[in-house]
Amino acid sequence: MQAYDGAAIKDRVREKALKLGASDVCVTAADDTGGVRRDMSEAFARGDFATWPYDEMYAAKAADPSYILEGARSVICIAVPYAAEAPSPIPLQGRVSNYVGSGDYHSRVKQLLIDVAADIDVAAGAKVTAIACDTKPIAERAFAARAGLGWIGKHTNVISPVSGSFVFLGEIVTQLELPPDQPLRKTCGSCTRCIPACPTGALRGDYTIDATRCIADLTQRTDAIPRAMRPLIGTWVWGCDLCQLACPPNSVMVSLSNHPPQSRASGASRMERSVGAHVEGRSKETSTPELVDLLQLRSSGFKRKYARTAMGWRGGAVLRRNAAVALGNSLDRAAVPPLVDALHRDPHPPVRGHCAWALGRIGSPQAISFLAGRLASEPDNDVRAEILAALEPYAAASR
Ligand code: B12
Ligand code: SF4
Ligand code: SF4
Repeated sequence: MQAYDGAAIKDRVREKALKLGASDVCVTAADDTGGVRRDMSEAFARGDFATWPYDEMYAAKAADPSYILEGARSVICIAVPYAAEAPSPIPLQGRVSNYVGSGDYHSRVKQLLIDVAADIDVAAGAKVTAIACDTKPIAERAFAARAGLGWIGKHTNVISPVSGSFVFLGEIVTQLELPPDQPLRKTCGSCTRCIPACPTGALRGDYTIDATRCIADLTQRTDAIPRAMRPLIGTWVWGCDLCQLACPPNSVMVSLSNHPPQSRASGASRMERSVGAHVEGRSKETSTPELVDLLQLRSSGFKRKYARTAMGWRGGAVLRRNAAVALGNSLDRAAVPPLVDALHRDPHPPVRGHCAWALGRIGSPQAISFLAGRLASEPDNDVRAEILAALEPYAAASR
């Protein structure tokens, strides 16, 4: 490695990242001051992440960037904004989290990180960087907060003073010692708006979350969604934005993007520069999909419409299952015929099982009669159990 000027490299990194679409860049030292590992271990011990393979070992790795790059000395934390506005719910259309509309964000943010990291390697005359975004074991929010990129809100997301909480986080871990930034002296204060906005009660209000109750988790798990949670999901078919939509710092971003400042050029503030620039057009399928179309999605349609998006990585059966739950929660009798059809034809038992639940939830005479009729011919034991559970309240009522 050749001699380097840390402050000059930091300036260049910042300039390039902002040019490539980041809204802010901050630096912190690549060590664990003790708190990150402790906070994560406590969360895992409470069972908050029971649906994830997280344990004591993961907490140790996530708190120590030298696991990603030996000899790591600094972590460059980068925020990349995505759409902050969400369409209002429409009958028989699904709701999809804003972040899905940003294409495959993993590749988009990763490309930005790769390009910026390449410049650092050139300046150092050696390979001195490694990048991370979402998939590597690093406590992205905790490092971002320590770097001053934002503060962690009661909804547990990092809120950037530049672009709100609708931001992806990415990191460049480097062996270079770069001048660190200071954490922000900011918290949510007395605000508690996100807590009642969460329909599943996942947020406790003490900056912790029971992730097993979060709709983002429920809509991406591959096993059955617990029955008690299904009515709380509403018509979300992938992820959820409700806590962030209730968050006042994000309202400021939306109102600014609706009324962008006239002059963005040289005199624009950090906030002005970031807002509006990254609100991309979202396709119908990844913003307000027709629930019946999603329930009937076949392999060719999945490949064409979803496989390369952020809601495609769990496969088509998970999306069809989520559509069944959302149709049940629509309580619309128009959903009965497509649900009955899928109950008979869908090749995946978990999809059929959730269709049975949805028919029970709608509970019209037609829905109940079709459910009862399917019981004798359904070959899968788990689906039969779902049909029986769906019929139970009606059997009890007629006793
Ligand atoms: C597992 C995971 C999930 C799980 C669990 C969410 C969670 N709150 O942990 C589920 C599936 C529910 C999920 C949902 C979402 N996720 Co997610 N997820 C992750 C992932 C892969 C790991 C997170 C993790 O380790 N959790 C364990 C907890 C204990 O750790 P932590 O949240 O990182 O940090 C906590 C502790 O370190 C501690 N802590 C440490 N220091 C300090 C300091 C202070 C002062 C305080 C108070 C606390 C504190 O508190 C932190 C906050 O709880 C990260 C990527 C990554 N590698 O970090 C993305 C990530 C956190 N997710 C992200 C996003 C965008 C989302 C969603 C918004 C997507 C959506 N709309 O559906 C939702 C938001 C839901 C919510 N309210 O959190 C972004 C967050 C961006 C941001 N602005 O913060 C990340 C960073 C991915 C990325 N690279 O952009 N996610
Ligand atoms: S994303 Fe939705 S379900 Fe998850 S904590 Fe926020 S409001 Fe609750
Ligand atoms: S809604 Fe209020 S309490 Fe919740 S994260 Fe935003 S500022 Fe904090």
